[in-house]
Amino acid sequence: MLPNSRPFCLAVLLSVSAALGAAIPIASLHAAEKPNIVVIMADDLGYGDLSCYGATELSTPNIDALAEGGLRFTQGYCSASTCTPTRFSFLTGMYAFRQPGAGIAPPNATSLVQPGTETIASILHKSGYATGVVGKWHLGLGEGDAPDWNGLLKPGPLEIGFDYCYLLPTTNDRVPSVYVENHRVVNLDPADPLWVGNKSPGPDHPEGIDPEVRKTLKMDWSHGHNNTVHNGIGRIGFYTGGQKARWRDEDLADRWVEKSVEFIEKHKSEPFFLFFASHDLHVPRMPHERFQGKTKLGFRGDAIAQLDWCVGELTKTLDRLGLTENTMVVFCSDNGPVLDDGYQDGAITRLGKHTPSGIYRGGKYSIYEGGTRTPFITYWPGKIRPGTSDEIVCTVDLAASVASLVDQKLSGTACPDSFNVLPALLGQAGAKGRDHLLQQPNKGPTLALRIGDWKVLSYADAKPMKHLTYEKGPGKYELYNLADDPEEKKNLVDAEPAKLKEMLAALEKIKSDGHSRPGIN
Ligand code: NG6
Ligand code: CA
Repeated sequence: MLPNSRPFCLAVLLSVSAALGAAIPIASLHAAEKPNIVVIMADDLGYGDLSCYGATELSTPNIDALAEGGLRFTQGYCSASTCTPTRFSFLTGMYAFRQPGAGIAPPNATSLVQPGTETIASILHKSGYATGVVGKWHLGLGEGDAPDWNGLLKPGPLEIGFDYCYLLPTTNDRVPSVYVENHRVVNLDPADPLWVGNKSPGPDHPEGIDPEVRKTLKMDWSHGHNNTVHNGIGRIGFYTGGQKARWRDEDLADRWVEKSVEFIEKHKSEPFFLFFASHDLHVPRMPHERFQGKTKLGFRGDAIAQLDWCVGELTKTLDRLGLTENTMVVFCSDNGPVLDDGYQDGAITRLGKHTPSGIYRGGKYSIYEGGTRTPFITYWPGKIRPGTSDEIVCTVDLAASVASLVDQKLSGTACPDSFNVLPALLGQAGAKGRDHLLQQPNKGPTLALRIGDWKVLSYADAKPMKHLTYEKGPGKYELYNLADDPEEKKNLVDAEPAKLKEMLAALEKIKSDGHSRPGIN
């Protein structure tokens, strides 16, 4: 591992100096060290969910501090409006619609990112970084028919560039409710093996669908989430055993912070990359008791408060260890907001004036702006000039941008949809973000494409997700000009047939080319 004090080579110094513009004197960059990189990804956090993005009904002081000291993007995106495809694209730099099976992963999903694939972690690993991921994975583990929950969970993060992982293997509403550290379930007693499946293992198994069991639940479900009950909450999928390995929902955030702080402390003297993948504010929203009731918005708001606390703990740790000025922090979300995502947790009844998507239409599962336009903040004191940026950047771009930061050339078709937007992420004067961006819901073939201010929505799914009212049927298009109509209210399909044709042709080209990154032939 290279020491943290190893200076950049001259070429990188020069390119970073250029990227930063005149504001940062070149001399100070000569002393620059290889920066640590911390990506904090929230779960289901909408554009309007933070006070630094206009929320008035709750406050997020720690995330606001990142925005005040860093760059707050008004056109920052995640690449999909559900979790698995955004996380897949963030790691691989590839739009997830290109990869069959990259929709929301079921409990027994096996590894979606194959060993050998270039990822943001493998890029940084090759550059001498210690690489770790802590928190929600939801990208499958292992191979074959199902993960080997009682054996080695391989391949997983450690086979695609991470040196360390401490995971919520699926998502918190999905079984099994256990932690995975590196290749194994933590605290698994071999005498009480873990079984995970999609069928009920027996009539005596407690399930949320059972009216008697339902009466005893700590949080009732509203749709789905009525299989195995654990910690008084029904989940998606069935499991038995592994009693000693099971977590409490209330403790997840504390554990992510604990393991992340350990990771940072362990690697404080060498460059590190930490992917902090919070489960907040995904359902079931069951924050720690000390956050329950902290906001007037119910558990959804309290989960945001808990997320904000996590961010504060991470930045405090960087400060304490003197790493703040040598660390680039990126804060983002994995998809837009949702209120009722399957549990009766008060998100709707206690919403009041709060607007989770800000002014934008739609949210999680949607290709309207609310589905993917989400909070996006970069923070690197001394290197990023504080302010607001209207450039278009996306989580899929972090792989190529980070490759550029550490002076690595992407080979062949690696990270095929990841744009190097590093100058825009650093807030360089005049730096441009993307000129176009593809947006996807859960998986294709329904897709949207934004080019400049124009946006086409192309609906192709035979069966849109059923509890959503804003998805249209197959073969339908919508066309908006976001400059005049950011709320996507005025469909210009009939008024602008030539533009529609041009946009659909561009969409087809991105699909058939198999890549969109500049520089790939
Ligand atoms: C949906 C679940 C939802 C959530 C989502 C994944 C039902 C009815 N809905 O299928 O609750 O788990 O998958 O969310 O089961 S994500 O943020 O991880 O993509
Ligand atoms: Ca999510």
